[in-house]
Amino acid sequence: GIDEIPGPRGIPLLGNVFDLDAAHPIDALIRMADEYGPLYKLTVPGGVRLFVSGPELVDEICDDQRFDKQVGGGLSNLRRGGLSNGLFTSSTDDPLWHRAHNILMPPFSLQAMRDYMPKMLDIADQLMEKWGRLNPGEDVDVPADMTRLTLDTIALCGFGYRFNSFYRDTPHPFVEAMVRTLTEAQTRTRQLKLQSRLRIRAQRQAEEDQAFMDNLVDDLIAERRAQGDAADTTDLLGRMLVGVDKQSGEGLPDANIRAQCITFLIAGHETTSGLLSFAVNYLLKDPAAMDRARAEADEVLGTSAWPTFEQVQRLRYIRQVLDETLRLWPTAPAFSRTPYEDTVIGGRYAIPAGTTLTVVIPALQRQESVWGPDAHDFNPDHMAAERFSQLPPNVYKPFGTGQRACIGRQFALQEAVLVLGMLLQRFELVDHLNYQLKTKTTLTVKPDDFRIQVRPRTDVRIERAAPPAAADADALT
Ligand code: FDE
Repeated sequence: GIDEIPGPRGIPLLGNVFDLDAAHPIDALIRMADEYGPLYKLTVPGGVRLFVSGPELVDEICDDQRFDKQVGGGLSNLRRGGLSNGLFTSSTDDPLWHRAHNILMPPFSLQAMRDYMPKMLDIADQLMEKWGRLNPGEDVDVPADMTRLTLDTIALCGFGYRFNSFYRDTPHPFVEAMVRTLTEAQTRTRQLKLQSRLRIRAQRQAEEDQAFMDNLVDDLIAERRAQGDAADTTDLLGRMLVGVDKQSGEGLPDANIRAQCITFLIAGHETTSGLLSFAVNYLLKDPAAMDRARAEADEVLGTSAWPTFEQVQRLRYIRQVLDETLRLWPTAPAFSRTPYEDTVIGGRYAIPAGTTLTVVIPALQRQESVWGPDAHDFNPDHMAAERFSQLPPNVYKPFGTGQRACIGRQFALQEAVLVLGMLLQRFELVDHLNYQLKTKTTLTVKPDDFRIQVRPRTDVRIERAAPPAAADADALT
């Protein structure tokens, strides 16, 4: 039973709250996996939680027949805050989850990615231009610029909205509201209910932030409606406004569309900017991989300023670099499951229905039994197709699992491959501070205080001759 499951001894009333390092919760969860093994338990406000990192156990709880996504912990706090019934935070038995899932699958398919290319290029080019215009000796704050990039990309591709983050020194007010919402949700996971309620000012701020985000999205919806027949129906917002779920024959109510929009902005930018930032760090620390990735960028992209969809597909090694980055640092570092009925896992642990089992993804993905003696090292060869295809199922889960897996996977990877390819094609990246990786966690993880310098390469001349207009999609694809 659960009693036999190991874990650190807690203190009366508060249980293990102090075992969860507030600043580095994921590092703490990984350390405890090293110490207590593939399955351990913590007592936190809200009850006992189990943490899983053993490949066999994870494989078992990824079974959609026996286990469902558990919307709990940080997620349920977000639900009260920013994400009320968006895909991410709704439970699988919510009919609106199914409806929205069915309506949103087509605009996230690989096929749809082709149509996003001109918009992705529009924003990627803004990053290239910014870095290209820096003076020698100026620092780049990598996570900050990657966040500008990914937020602007999902907003433009999703809703035709421009945050214009590259034209601002301080974040757009929407971003500030969003970051406070994420931070607040994180704070609440470590608090007892009563404590949360006492924090009246925080509560009021959370409501204001919520209202601000809602209003912005409501305006976007209203504008789109006002455009009538001329409105774009191919992007995410367009699909949600006109799309009908084949199963139920119904569309999405406005309140749900609003929640989905905010969900995409949050889910679509923090994770992807963390991915790009970690990847830059790993490449800087691995000159051989850097050379190989740059050689590929040169070979596939040549000197053209505007990569095509096909070219991005051909950046295989750069894709491996990103896949390997997500192995060591999956930027959404955990997901939770719960059994539909009382069950037994690992052949010996009786788990009551409703128990939260949280997969500690980095701990799962650094097992020597799976990846070999260099499991803890960055090595893009881990992700070579012929090697990867030999692995047991469910050992690599940076995008979650089953029917509740990440819907934005193709989108995020296309964006990240494109941007990393364009950066390598244009710049020499310089680790002038000899950065030592440390992470920062909000709901997602990213490198903390990561600065580099960039120098335009002198050995290539990018031809910017024919900038594609966003409307000129056909010419590009
Ligand atoms: C989802 C997701 C997930 C799962 C979670 C749980 O289970 O809880 C994960 C793990 C993820 N996701 C991850 C990631 C990473 C990256 C880079 C990303 N992701 C990206 C993105 C982008 C976008 C737009 C997105 N993403 C979105 C999303 C959504 C909506 C979701 C939910 C789905 C359902 O549930 O249905 C997710 N994503 Fe991600």
